[in-house]
Amino acid sequence: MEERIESMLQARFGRGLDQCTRDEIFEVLMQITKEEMSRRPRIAGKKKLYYISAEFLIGKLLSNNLINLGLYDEVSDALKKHGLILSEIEEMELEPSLGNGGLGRLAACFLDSIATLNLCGDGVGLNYHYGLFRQQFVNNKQRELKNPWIARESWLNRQDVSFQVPFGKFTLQSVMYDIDVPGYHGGCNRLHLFDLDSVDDTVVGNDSINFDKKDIRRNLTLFLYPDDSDSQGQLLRIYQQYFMVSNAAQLILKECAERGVDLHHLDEHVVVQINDTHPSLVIPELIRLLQERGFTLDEAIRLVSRTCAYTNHTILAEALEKWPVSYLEQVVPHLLPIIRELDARVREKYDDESVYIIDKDQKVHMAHMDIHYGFSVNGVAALHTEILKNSELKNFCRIYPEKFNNKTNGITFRRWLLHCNPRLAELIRELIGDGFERDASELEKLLAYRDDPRVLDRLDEVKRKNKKDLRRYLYETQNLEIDAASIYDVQIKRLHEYKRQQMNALYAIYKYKEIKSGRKPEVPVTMIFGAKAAPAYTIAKDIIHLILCLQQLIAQDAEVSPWFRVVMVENYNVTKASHLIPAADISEQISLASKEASGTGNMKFMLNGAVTLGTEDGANVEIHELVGDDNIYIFGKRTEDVLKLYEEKAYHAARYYEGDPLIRELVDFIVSEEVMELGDPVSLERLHHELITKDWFMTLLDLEDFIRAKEQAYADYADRKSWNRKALVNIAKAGYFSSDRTIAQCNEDIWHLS
Ligand code: 26V
Repeated sequence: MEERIESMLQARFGRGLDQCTRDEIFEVLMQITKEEMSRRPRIAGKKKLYYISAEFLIGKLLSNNLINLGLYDEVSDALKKHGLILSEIEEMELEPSLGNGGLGRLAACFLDSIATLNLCGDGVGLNYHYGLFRQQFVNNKQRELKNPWIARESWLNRQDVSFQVPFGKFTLQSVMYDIDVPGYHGGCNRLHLFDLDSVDDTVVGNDSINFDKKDIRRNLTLFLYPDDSDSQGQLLRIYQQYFMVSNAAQLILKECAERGVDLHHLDEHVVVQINDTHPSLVIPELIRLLQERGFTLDEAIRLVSRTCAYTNHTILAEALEKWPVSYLEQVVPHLLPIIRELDARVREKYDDESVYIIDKDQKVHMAHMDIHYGFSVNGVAALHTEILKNSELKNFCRIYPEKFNNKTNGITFRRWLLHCNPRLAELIRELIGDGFERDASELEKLLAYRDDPRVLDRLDEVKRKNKKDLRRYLYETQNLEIDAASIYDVQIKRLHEYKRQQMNALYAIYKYKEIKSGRKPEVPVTMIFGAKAAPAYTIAKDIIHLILCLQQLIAQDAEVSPWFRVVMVENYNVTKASHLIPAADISEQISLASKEASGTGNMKFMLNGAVTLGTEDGANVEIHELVGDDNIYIFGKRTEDVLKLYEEKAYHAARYYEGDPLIRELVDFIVSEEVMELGDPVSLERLHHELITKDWFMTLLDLEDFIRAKEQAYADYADRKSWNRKALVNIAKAGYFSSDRTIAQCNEDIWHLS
């Protein structure tokens, strides 16, 4: 390997490992990895899965690909001989941030597991030139910058595949790029990302993320849509979605032709997984293309309905896509007659407005189309699926009980253990062998060591080293100073009111005041936040502003800062997550019960030996069941209570604020002199006002119980042995959350590939 790297460096740059820059070495390692992937067998099968998704949050690929190819150690050793560290070379890679959060990262984990299980399945999406914006903090506020990831050399392989995509007013010609997806010690699948040659990166200014949203030819794949609440750009979003699915549908039919598939049996050779509603237009598009090939409408509908399956990722009403008919008329007029026909057939059969595709306001409900004209509807955690069946989608579940199923999310252990936490992986191998790398349920063997003080100490040592690494990383990247001997209490995820970062910030205020009054914690505490807020989501940005103001206030306070720190990591992304998670002691999963469909960060923390502090929401419920009451901190109101409060409109934030002096004191601190001096009064007052007048996600409802639970966790941490036992049980029980398990279940119940 050393020779191979040397000779490639020489050929390319005329210098060897000792003289080349890290960038140059990275470029060559990427090239070698690409060559290796192209030599691996392509996974094949009678039936093929097309996983269509607007987001694939793949993150940096070099190390992960090397791990999956079984070349990591070889490359790492070759570099070591020259004093080079592979993880430092990987720092040079630009992160492809082609997703907003959980949904996109899930798609990336799934691709890894599909290939690892040797299932024939490709991803299909868009080649955004700029990933999710890069976040910068200026004056304690978020600033958004464009985030390019495609360098001169990248993981993309341009293909000789191109389709005509017809829009209302023009037709565009696509081009397909592929990224190889190697399975763990196995063959390769692909991620197909479609693009346009006419897209023009220069329409975006240097320091901004603004551009002319109407110039479709030049901007179609420029940006990943920063989902939440950006109401502008909806038309562009529809252009993107149709471009994605028309290409996907044409690719499917092209590959069917190449494989000699008789399209009358399409459903025996192809399955399409629709990842949330962004790809839903694939249904009418496939019907249209089949009609073009001579199928009757009835036949086309029947075939497509047996081919498409839909995954729901949220019950937040504002996130369920409904497109005005007039928008679709503009962008895809040729699909409207089909959509109207699909709706007419529903209306004929069911006398229930709530299941219509086109509602009385002339809006097209994408999820409704998926449910009627797909054969499977799945939720992403047990509780989430129950809520879909019994409340959000209950009228659909009555019609099609057999379509509904649960597939609890999972994460790939290759990235979220082997790559991000090599120390822990090594310790586990030493204790139980390497079988867990193929069969994650083997982690349970660790339970045999739950009372072994030597093993618990080793686990503690791994965590301590990881915490030191993180300390150094935060210092080097952001000039933040944290205490490596403190508790690392971490909340990292998209900034959203329902995830309640504001509740965690109110706890920070509580702790600050406690220490000010002389009540110091037994062990110092570092609260770590990481989150991006959608550019147009004002309250989310106000919450970031509050956290940054608190960070500054506490850092400047000599009385408090030795005991307590709040830090917010800038530009939280997959790379940052893989530095943060292995070092965490406490995993914050504090969403309002019923609102977090699953969560996947919760699984990553658990696998890395952090203990969850959370509500009975999403997959936390399943984590709780697996680890038992002693190894998790659960607090807050349960789903039934919350749903009832919404139904009866019985939650009034003002009552909590006015009726409880502690809550009032904490909330009012947001607009205290100390904080206002550091921040923007308009933003802080808006947040304060929002909390006491609306508080749509019931922060104040659970605040006191949250404080209780967190205090308990901090106090328990002081007993190191019992804490390390909790960590060990969490790791041992994490096997269930391998995405290999999720994918095996998807295949068994939905896809039926080979
Ligand atoms: C989308 C939007 C769009 C408009 C306004 C507000 C809003 C809020 C949330 C979303 C989420 C879109 C779907 C999504 O990312 N869901 C996440 O999917 C993960 C993988 O299944 C799951 O673990 C998370 O709980 C779920 O939030």
